[in-house]
Amino acid sequence: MRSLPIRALATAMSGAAACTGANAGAMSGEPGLLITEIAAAGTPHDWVEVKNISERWLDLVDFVVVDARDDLDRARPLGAVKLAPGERYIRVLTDATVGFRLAGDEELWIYRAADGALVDGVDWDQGASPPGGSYARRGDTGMFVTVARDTRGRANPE
Ligand SMILES: [Ca+2]
Ligand SMILES: [Ca+2]
Repeated sequence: MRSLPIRALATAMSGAAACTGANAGAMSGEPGLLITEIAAAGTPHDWVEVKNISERWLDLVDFVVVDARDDLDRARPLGAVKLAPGERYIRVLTDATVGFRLAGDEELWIYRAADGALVDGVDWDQGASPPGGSYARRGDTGMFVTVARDTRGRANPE
């Protein structure tokens, strides 16, 4: 009976051992990236705000974004910039940039490109992200709530 946990541990370790080389940093520990705010009725374009909540630099080419959960075939690169710890990035979402826009009742998901691990996601209802406003995490890391005025590129209200 004791062999079961040992085997499970060995499997986990072999999985970790696969994460070497250039992607070792990106694959170790938590992804460290959060969706902090979305504007599904953005002007002139919809957008998503993400934030590096880790204590290391993150390269956004290591992440992909899509508007349907687990539809990794359609996922597109999140960006081509590096974010310092605590830094934010606005990704404009258009047919040209990512192949989709945000609808009034929709969802948005970010995955790690290297292994398809889910990084963060948000699903909202009609009216949750009104024109001029957004759907934003309280204080950047809390629950998503509807706000009447967006804080694009700035800290979210508590
Ligand atoms: Ca929805
Ligand atoms: Ca914000």
